[in-house]
Amino acid sequence: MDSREKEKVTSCRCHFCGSAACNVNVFSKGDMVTKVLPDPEWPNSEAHCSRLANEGKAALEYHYHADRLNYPLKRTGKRGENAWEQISWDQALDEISARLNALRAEFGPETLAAITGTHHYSDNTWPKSRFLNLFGSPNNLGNEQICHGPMTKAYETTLGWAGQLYMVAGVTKCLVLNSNQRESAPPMFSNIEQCKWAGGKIISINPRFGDVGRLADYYVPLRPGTDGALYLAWLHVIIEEELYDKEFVEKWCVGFDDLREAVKEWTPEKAAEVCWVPADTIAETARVYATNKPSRIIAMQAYDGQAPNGFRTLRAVAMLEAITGNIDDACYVLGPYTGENLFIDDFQMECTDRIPEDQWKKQVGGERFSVLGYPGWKLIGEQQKKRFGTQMYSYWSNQAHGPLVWRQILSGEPYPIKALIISGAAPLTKYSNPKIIYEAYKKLDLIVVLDFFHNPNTMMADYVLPMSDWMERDILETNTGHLSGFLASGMRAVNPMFERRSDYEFWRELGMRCGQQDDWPWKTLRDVYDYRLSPQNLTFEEFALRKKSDAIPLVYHMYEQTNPKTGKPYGFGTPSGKVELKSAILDELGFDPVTHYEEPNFSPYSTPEYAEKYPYILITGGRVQPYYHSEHRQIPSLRAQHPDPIVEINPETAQALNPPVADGDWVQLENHMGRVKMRARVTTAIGVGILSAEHNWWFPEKDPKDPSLFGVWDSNINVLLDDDPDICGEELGEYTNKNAMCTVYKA
Ligand SMILES: Nc1nc2c(c(=O)[nH]1)N[C@H]1C(S)=C(S)[C@@H](COP(=O)(O)OP(=O)(O)OC[C@H]3O[C@@H](n4cnc5c(=O)[nH]c(N)nc54)[C@H](O)[C@@H]3O)O[C@H]1N2
Ligand SMILES: Nc1nc2c(c(=O)[nH]1)N[C@H]1C(S)=C(S)[C@@H](COP(=O)(O)OP(=O)(O)OC[C@H]3O[C@@H](n4cnc5c(=O)[nH]c(N)nc54)[C@H](O)[C@@H]3O)O[C@H]1N2
Ligand SMILES: [Mo]
Repeated sequence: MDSREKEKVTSCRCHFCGSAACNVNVFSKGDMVTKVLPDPEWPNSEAHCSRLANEGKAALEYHYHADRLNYPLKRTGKRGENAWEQISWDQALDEISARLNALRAEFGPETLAAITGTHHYSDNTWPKSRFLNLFGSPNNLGNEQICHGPMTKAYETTLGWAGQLYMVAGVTKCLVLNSNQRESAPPMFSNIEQCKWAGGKIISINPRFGDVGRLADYYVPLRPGTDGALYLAWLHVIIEEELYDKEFVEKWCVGFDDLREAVKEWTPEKAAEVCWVPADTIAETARVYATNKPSRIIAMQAYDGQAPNGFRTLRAVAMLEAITGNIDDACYVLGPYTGENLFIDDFQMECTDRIPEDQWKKQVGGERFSVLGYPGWKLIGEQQKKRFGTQMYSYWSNQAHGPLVWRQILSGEPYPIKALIISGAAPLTKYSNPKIIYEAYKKLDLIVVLDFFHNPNTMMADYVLPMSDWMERDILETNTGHLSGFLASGMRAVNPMFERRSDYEFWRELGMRCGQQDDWPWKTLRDVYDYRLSPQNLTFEEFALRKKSDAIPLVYHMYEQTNPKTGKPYGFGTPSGKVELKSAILDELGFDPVTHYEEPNFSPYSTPEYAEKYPYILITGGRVQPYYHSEHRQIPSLRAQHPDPIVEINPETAQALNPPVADGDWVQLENHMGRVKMRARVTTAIGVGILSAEHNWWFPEKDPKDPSLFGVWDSNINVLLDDDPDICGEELGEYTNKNAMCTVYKA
């Protein structure tokens, strides 16, 4: 570093976690990053983040890590041999596109599937979608069956739009929670604490006590997977005791009588037997929720991976919010932000209309799990468009079904899938039943992975491409919280090191080589951002320096406001324009239009013999700092905070094992799918007979070669989770990753 070089400070958009909640100040000299401090203009960044302690030590470890991918790599040995040749970007793009064009000519464009993960850099989502749509493939894959999908779709079918999780200290009188936001969403955890200190009541429904349990007025440790039954009983109490908002129901809801009928049998006593919670607790918490208004049920991801009930449970949540008159009461903001005046939204960038209808029919699982496939997206979108002039973008709302895709790769039926591009996703650690993915990888003709580090997936790839990180990439967030009414920016602090590039550059350059020359007019990310900010007459640089972020003002009770285009109230984005307790769209798609509860796939009641063999209820994926899914295990200062994969066991359970298990012992977890080894934390924070295992573990320090693949089979809890499509949720195919069963013994 030249010591005369002046130090520069840049406000970057930190992506150490995918909540993409904060800007941070990156200090640099020339192209050398020197330290990272909180951005004082950005609320929250300082108080919460354990990842950026010590002047951003971990960020520097990340940026300069010796194992970072820096050049395009082409496989030279067999898949999994870890033998690579360094090639140029041009060679990589020429070869990949030539292969894709040949496969398309032989098998049709649907032979390509592309997969992304959760909220990573925003140029990792819509450009992939745009490329696929222009290429002609409907096989856009992600994790919406187990992440936000069930929630988004439950809200959309009920309320016409997926609202924003929102609470206001001093205003919100009651919060119903099912998560531990201290680990999964620290800024939100602060808001929860503030609500509590301002007198709000907290009901925590969670088999794990955790930090939210400590704040709770009512702690409800129910049997995992049974929330649906609990909420049906809440609906029962609220309807029978007439605690609902009669005026709102009368004026703005359809299907109330059907709902009343559906929950009639769900007395607190009946739910008590299902949920292992006293009937009095169920009835009392229902009353507290309904009478302390405004109240909010902040449904995080506990229900999303809760097959077979996830979607239906979230429908019940949306209905509770509606009938108690809690829609949009200063703590729930419902309604689309068209983004008209702020920026060109993601939906407009995707080019979803460029795929012919016939081609959409080939989407794997689209027809079967239609609520999250094209048929559902189309029906929901038509209503949204009618009322609001825009609709939810498709990349997270219109997806192929992973478990069916892996099976189709193996069978070749009804058509062959030959190529897979993985950008911002780690299938072998994130999906249930990774063994089937591993087998599918072996059958593919072409696998391309875009990432920062080698990992179990890159080992199985033909081409691995090096990505730039958030200190060396311009970022414009346009999709935070599944809305399009908020945007935030961060300028890159330094030029990318070596040959690292952004996701956008990859998709554009690939598109240019696959016949899409007219559709990618913006050469650089900055060019795209200038275009997307054109409604504001600001360039990206001006926006990033002057504003950093922007949001359309929140409009409460938007459904009552007059839509200037029609002269009528906006209403809700559903076919009836009202809250649909009985959903016309679900009816049309052939599903239960109201809601109901089913026993979990594996449980002492649904599979008693199985439960004798595998007697413990297993929940997975409770988030932990400082990790983000499979990320950061190779960052020394972060790994030191949390070195091992943990499974939580109640002391009574641990003592009853033969031999007994003590805190810190290694244990094996096993069921019909396989076996993994984790370290026991013996704690009363988890109920007797329940095990809570961390997710997405692999070991960058272990042998990278096949079959070890960085030890991906050793402690990856997804090995135990069954992805059989026949036991996935019927409406949108959510699979069992929150409630399985297993046995446990000392390793
Ligand atoms: N058992 C169990 N499994 C789960 C869950 C659970 O609770 N339990 N949770 C599920 C949920 S909710 C989710 S969202 C998924 C997460 O699934 P994924 O999003 O696939 O999660 P990651 O493991 O973080 O994989 C992301 C990969 O992309 C890389 N990456 C990050 N950002 C970018 C980017 O912008 N561009 C590119 N090219 N690469 C990037 C990272 O280095 C990493 O290798 O996991 C799911 N899996
Ligand atoms: N540090 C960190 N933060 C993250 C992530 C990360 O990987 N690391 N991932 C991000 C992503 S993509 C997502 S989707 C969010 C998820 O955000 P959250 O949903 O807040 O994440 P989890 O910690 O998985 O919370 C699930 C909670 O559900 C509880 N639970 C499990 N089974 C049941 C059940 O049957 N019923 C009930 N009521 N509760 C149950 C668990 O005890 C756990 O507390 O987190 C985001 N934030
Ligand atoms: Mo997620």
